[in-house]
Amino acid sequence: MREISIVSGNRHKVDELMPLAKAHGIRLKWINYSKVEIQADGISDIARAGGILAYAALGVPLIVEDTGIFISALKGFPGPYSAQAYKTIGLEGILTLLKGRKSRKAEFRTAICYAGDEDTVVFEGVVHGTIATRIRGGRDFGYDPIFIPEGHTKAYSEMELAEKNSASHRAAAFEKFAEYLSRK
Ligand code: ITT
Repeated sequence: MREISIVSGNRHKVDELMPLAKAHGIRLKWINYSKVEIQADGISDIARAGGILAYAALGVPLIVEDTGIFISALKGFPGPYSAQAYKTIGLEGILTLLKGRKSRKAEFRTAICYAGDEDTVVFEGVVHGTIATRIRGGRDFGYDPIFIPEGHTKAYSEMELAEKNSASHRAAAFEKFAEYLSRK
């Protein structure tokens, strides 16, 4: 089994990535450390910089990932600032910003950066959906209690982890990464 490290300070991400990796015959080793996060408009650039810096420090093949939720009525906010917005205005703050707005469209994007001996590559996954009108129950991970993926009535938080993983932004990015790795 191939061993790749995941550098992240977010346990929920790792909980989702572990079964995805296992299904592709990859053993993920968690290095519980927050990647250096540069300020940039694109999550791919943030992930790439984080991957390069983590690889320079650790010297083992690894992935880092950056995720953001992009809300149409807010012109893409919080996007690359999702972690900061979550810590400051929180889910209630996002719902307040959307009060009276016609569109509740949003998308989740994940960029996974793989940094290894020869190359540094980034893979993106996107899921479209809407922002709920209230905070839903269930698993409490970041924006999951307010994000309803397209074609569903449940928020991500109300789904079992396996159901979220069957069609999530993170899973989509990971599929591309696993496909790349299988060709190496
Ligand atoms: P790292 O150490 O991996 O960087 P982080 O929590 O800082 O962890 P991000 O910057 O990628 O990760 O995350 C941006 C925000 O979005 C943060 O508040 C996360 O909790 C949240 N988030 C990330 N993925 C999510 C998902 O699948 N569902 C809900 N919220 C998510």
